[in-house]
Amino acid sequence: WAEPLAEGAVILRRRAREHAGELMRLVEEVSARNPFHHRITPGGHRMSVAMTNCGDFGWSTDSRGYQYSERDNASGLRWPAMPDRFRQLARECADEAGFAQFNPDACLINRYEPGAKLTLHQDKDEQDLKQPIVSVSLGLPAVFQFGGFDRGDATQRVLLEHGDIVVWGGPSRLRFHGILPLKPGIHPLTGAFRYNLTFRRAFR
Ligand code: MD5
Ligand code: FE
Repeated sequence: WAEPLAEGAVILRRRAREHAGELMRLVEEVSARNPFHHRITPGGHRMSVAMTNCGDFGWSTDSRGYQYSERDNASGLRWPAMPDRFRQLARECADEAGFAQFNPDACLINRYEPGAKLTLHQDKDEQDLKQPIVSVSLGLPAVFQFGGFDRGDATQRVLLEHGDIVVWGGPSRLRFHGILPLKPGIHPLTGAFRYNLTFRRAFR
């Protein structure tokens, strides 16, 4: 069922559940070609979240900053292609939330282990901020922090569970957000991890 979270943000609870097995198989295929990697931030910190990407562009961070690029700067190789099933699901969900013709060119895949977190940030490295971001949560649940337009604004906590999809568009596209440290657990499909796929349009 679709639940509005804020203007432009819609949670499609459990929407990916029936596809979860297939999505995880595709995540394994992508990560066999481009392994999950704890990137180093420009400030020199190792991220607790491990990442890989698929699609024409991938998001990564290194000493030069945060950026989308056609190649993984760690390996020098192009990112694996975005599976059709990924693109199709992202487009369907964007449609359901009222964003027609979403055509992602990047899919960032985050893998959370116990204790892994994402501190409050905004996603604004994409060229056209009118395009939504579609995020798919798989495996262990996590507490999502949904803030305002300034870092210091109050945050709401939202539990994101296995199969939940959120479409972040309109004014909610630029809210500060983060993930609290993952609690340890075992999920039947993903084991000790939480995965999050974010579909993005990096370039016009
Ligand atoms: C996650 N990932 O659960 C989240 C889901 C990231 C990231 O934040 O940058 O990899 S995406 C949540 C999101 C995206 C765009 C806008 C907003 C939230 N928002 O305005 O709250 O791993
Ligand atoms: Fe984000």
